[in-house]
Amino acid sequence: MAHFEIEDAFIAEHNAKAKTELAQDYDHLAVQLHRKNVDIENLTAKAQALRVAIPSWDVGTGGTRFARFPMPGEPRDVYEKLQDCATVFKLVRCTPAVSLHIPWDKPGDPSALRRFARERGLHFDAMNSNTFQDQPGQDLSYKFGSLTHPDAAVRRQAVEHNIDCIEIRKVLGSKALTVWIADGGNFPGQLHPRRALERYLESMHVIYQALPDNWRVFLEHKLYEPAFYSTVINDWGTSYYCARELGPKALCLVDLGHHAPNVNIEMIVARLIQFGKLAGFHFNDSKYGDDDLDAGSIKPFQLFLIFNELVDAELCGIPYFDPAYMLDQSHNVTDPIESLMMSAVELTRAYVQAHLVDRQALTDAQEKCDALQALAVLKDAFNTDVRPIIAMARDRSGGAIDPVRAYRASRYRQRKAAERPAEHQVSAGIV
Ligand code: RM4
Ligand code: MN
Ligand code: MN
Repeated sequence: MAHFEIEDAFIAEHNAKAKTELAQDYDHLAVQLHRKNVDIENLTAKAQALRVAIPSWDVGTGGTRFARFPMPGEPRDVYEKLQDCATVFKLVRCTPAVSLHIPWDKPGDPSALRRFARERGLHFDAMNSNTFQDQPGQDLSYKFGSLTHPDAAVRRQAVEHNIDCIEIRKVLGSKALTVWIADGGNFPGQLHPRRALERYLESMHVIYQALPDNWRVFLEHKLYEPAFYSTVINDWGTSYYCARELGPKALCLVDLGHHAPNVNIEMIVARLIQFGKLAGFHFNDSKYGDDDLDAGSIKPFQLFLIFNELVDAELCGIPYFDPAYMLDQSHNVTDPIESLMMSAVELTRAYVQAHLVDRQALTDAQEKCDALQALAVLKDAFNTDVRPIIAMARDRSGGAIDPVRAYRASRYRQRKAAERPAEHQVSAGIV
């Protein structure tokens, strides 16, 4: 059966209806920004340049530990996942990279998968290893840990899995491995904190040695869950220590949901930038824990403040500053394609607004200890409605002016529901 795809001509036709209004809004904003000596065209170029990777597991419906409510037309294998990623890319134009999770997406033929991706304008970003679940046919269990397990044989198996990921990655053509481990304890006394960390470092050293020279390994910390009392790589300090111990190819990845509520994440970002160890992000939003809600849906100001640090570093020309951006969300009640598009738009919004910050005025306020004025400078940027810039950026790049509307009008989901009858229960893909 032929696979339905949204055609460029369909997007163009859809855009035609919205072009006049967009031009009016854009011109109006241009005049307002000009008054502040800001050239709107620079911002539109920035919006066009931002890149965000989509994780393959995000295009399926997510679930909680209670239930999962699958959506019709869900992708059933890695090729169908790539089709959905390509659809997101086609409509928003800033998501050309896909991040795979192994073994969830282990390709039978990695070169064929790479070709399939390339035909759709996609490439592969950091690869995620998985030692937080047991896989069918696996010799030893990760129930009590993986890279830090007391049994050296389990640790070895987990190390080998990570090295396998590097090998697949070589064929798929990307240069980073992300390691998140679930190792930790549910009870006080269950594990020896120092010994567990020593074992982590010992295991990671072996993985590090297997990395080709121009590769990087991203260490992802997480406060808690699935372990509810203690976690081995629990915070950015531990992650930073390990990255330093391992060497220059090791960097720290910040997943926004992996912190205690109210933690000042932008400070963590600033520190990692200063120490030359920021790998990049898993963007999402949260209210209580690792909720994996859509980026910018709960705390849009926080997202802006994070981008404020990133743009500050970008403008200062900090050496080796090249963070990788990815979404890492669980879409339990929405169409994942719609959520991913909206989230990518939210990141662009925060990025453009951060570029709007009057850096000189901010520095002046800081140096004069004028706290109120410093906040006012940030708020002035944050309160600017930059939607016409982002819509214009999409239109100029061939994407949709209103991606969700165009997507719904295309009936993509309904067509996929017919093309992809659910054959078996698709796994949640999110722990
Ligand atoms: C974890 C973590 C990892 C992701 C898994 C699915 O909480 O965020 O990045 O690979 O979930
Ligand atoms: Mn993550
Ligand atoms: Mn997570």
